[in-house]
Amino acid sequence: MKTPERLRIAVQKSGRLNQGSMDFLVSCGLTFAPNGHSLILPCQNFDLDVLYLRDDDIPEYVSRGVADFGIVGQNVLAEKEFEPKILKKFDFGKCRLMIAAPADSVIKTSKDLEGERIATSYPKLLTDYLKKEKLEAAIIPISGSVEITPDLNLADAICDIVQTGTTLKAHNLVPLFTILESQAVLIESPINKQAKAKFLSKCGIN
Ligand code: PRT
Ligand code: ZN
Repeated sequence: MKTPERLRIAVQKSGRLNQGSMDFLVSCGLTFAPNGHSLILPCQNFDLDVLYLRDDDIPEYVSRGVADFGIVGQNVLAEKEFEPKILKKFDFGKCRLMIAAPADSVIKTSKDLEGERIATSYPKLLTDYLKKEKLEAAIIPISGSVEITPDLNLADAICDIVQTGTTLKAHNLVPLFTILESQAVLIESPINKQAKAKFLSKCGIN
């Protein structure tokens, strides 16, 4: 007998999207047994494995068809220049990629960024923005804690994810404008598999 095709869905291992992603799968009627620290979580009642990954790695797995589906933020997709089929937009993971500057800075509008240093974990999206606005600025690539860079005189402004604005406020930074609006989305790999339709119907997606 032919073994049924087993599907894979890439989900953030830990972090802001993990709980919402798992809640969605459980809401589809899928059940999972605790699997210790394993990075592969088999579904008990459907031919599906959850792959627990860093959110930044999810586009790579889905674009190559190693994972058939993934749940990831649109900010990560845009930075990685991956434009997969989006099957569903979720209510969680909502945030904005914004430019912010110290409250006492001369930087108040987009054109004030000319010649300044901007720290970001989103160099591709910032480059696109500066190009579109015909601005020349130095991009300082930083992988985390971007908010501390103006205080340490590593940057004059930052381009970072903002949700409530609390972190900006704590660092005396003022949000100036939005570059990208984002939320968590369910994405599909470009590789066709018959079993995909069964999963989508189980999750109420046509
Ligand atoms: O380990 P891994 O690489 O998987 O996780 P990560 O640390 O890269 O990501 P994580 O868990 O912080 O965020 C995962 C995704 O959640 C992001 O890619 C966004 O799509 C989404 N998201 C929603 C956010 C936020 N809200 C958010 N507030 N991602 C990050 N933040 C950070 C932001 O960088 C800043 O440091 O939270 C701080 C600002 O929050 P506020 O509420 O103070 O404004
Ligand atoms: Zn990440």
